[in-house]
Amino acid sequence: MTDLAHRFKENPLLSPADIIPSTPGMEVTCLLNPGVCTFDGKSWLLLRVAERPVQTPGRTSFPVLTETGNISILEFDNADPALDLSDPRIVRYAGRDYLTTMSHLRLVSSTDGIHFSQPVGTSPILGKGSLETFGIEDCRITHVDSQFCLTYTAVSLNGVGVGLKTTSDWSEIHDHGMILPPHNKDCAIFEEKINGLYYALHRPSSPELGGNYIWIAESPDLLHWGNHRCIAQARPGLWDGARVGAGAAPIRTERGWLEIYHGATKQNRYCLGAILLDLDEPWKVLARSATPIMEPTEPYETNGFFGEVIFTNGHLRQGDELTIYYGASDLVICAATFSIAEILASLTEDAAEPK
Ligand code: MAN
Repeated sequence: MTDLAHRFKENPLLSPADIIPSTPGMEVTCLLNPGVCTFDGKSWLLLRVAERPVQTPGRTSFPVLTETGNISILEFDNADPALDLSDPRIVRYAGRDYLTTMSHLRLVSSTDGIHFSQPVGTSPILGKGSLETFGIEDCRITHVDSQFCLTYTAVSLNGVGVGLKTTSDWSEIHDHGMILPPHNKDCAIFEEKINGLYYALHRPSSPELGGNYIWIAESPDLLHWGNHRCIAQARPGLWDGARVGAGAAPIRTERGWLEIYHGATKQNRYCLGAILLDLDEPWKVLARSATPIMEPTEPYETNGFFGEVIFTNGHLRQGDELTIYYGASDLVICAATFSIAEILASLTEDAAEPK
């Protein structure tokens, strides 16, 4: 057991009951995977709020957005043989997949990093248009060039891709559409340019050859991404054997860019690990976690909407102290601190680069 996390004793910091639904008739089912930043002297979380209609016994209903932004509700009888509810996250009906909940993003702020509430005047950030009809999820926030870049998962029947929004004041938010098409998610932009280019980690999925691996791309303008390279594969048989995906923006250290990532097994157990990337040539992996730096152990991490999940896409850094905020069991928001030096010391250099 190599868990390096110091969990907040106040965990969980936020639960669904703490957040008011975006629309009457809906319930907040889960809070997940917040983006994190500091702004105006406070800590901010951009929560993923997953909602569905208050459920009627014997039936399953869930919302989808129409292309014009209205919510429409789909409803099925649980006895219908074409309905498959075996994964709590997915409604499978007659061979088509829908999500049991629809997610939007919600800002909450705090002066102590522990107690968060929704400031008056902030509105939910909802999905828009034909590529976000099943909602928007798991937003990374990168502060670069005096603006916040929001990279998030855009979900619709067209597939799962990465959308970009930018803002400098959180009141005017600009949409830039989908920057990485399906299937892609877990996109984290670096906080500085390297040799004149922007860099981002991202996670395309290749269902036949290849898999769910972390890639790096470069861009002259944050909108057009190219020179894609695979930097970290899943490692069959290990804790990150089925899928890996980047967390928030890589952290600059003297030894390299430190990236906290999630890895999951085939059984969907999600743990955190780290990879270290070369400062000047960030597509070069210098070291990687052989074992997780954090794994689901607390009751709020092992049991929830979808148990055995620790998922992070946001952190704050102060010197050697890294505070990660994370979604636990796809239900509640928690936090833990790490020593960056301890994470670096735990990495092993024999982590192979993709061949
Ligand atoms: C996927 C994403 C995450 C979620 C995990 C675990 O990676 O949908 O948002 O937390 O699965 O369910």
